[in-house]
Amino acid sequence: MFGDTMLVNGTVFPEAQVEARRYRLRILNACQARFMNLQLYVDDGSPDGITLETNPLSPNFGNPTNAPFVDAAQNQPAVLQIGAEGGFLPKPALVPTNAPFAVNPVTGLAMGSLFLAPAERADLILDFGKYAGKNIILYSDAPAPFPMGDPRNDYFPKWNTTANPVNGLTTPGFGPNTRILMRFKVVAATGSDIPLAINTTTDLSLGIDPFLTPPGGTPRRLTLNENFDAWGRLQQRLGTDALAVRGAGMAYMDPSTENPAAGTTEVWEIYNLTGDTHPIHLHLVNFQILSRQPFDVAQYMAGTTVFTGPPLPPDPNETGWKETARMHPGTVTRILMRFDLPATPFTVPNSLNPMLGTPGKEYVWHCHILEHEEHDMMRPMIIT
Ligand SMILES: [Cu+2]
Repeated sequence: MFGDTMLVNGTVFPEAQVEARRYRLRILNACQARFMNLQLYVDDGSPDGITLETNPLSPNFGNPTNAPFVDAAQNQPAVLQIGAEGGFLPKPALVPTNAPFAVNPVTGLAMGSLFLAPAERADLILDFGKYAGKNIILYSDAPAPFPMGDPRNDYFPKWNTTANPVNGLTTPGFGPNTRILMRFKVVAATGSDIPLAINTTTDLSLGIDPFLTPPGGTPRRLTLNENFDAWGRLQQRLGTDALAVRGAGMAYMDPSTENPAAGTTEVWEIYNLTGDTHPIHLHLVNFQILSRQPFDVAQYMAGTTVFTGPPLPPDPNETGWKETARMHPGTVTRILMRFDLPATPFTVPNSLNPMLGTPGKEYVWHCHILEHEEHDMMRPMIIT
């Protein structure tokens, strides 16, 4: 379900007053299904603060005509991301603030600014130093569902009114509007910042758990599947790599199949056979993204794994410890983690859930699109 209006900290279209200096922002995508491609632009004084290019012949068609937000410390339309869900990145990453959603014609992958799927988090440093007296708009244009999109889920007054007639009824400056998130009102600074002492070469890895080395042996192969439930509704489910499971997936209440022994390090290769990107989240562990690689879905369904491109490394802002990773359609995503159980001052008994099939400590892994996870895109994970 895609809503028609964004909330930031529980408020529709809030304004936050900031000084013309440096800030640290921690952002969580708490949408139930909507991905974000977060951008920052200078308010142009129009009713929405953002004006979209309406000339279909323009390469910028449908994108903001606004001046980009230029981070004062970086002196470019980019901000410094220092962390993700699991703590600091090993090195800060520069993230663009003015790259609208686009598809890379070579790799077919989404390109943009700060991508955040539901449950992903970013820890950012940005500097409003150039903008005293101006307003800055936080904006997103990520397609919903991601990445193919349906224009009926894209709300902006007077935009694309044929594909989304609601937009034709909306007064500029009012909702529904899913592209405008909030406005920063920048006032004069009451003090000055010391110069920013970190950049993309600064080693922050002492502040995080050491990275793992992939163990030898065969990775665990798993699948993201799309099918119909008993009532004919589209349903996504997780599953193993077994031929009979490919495309169908498994139910949450099927006996557990992911049963790593406590303390072991595993690589999971998760083949996405569906048409959507899924933000896959593991309980208990943080993980590293090793690579993503496209493959031929039809041949995979028939039993043969044929890669259609080289493995690609994670984005610079995905190189730290992750709780949730975007897994793209027709792509295998490889992740690495160690299944350490928490140290407790008491003995935790094994789960008694009779459906599990394996005695152990019961956790889950699941898609973080809420409609997916509650419609069975979730599996137990038993640490034995
Ligand atoms: Cu999903």
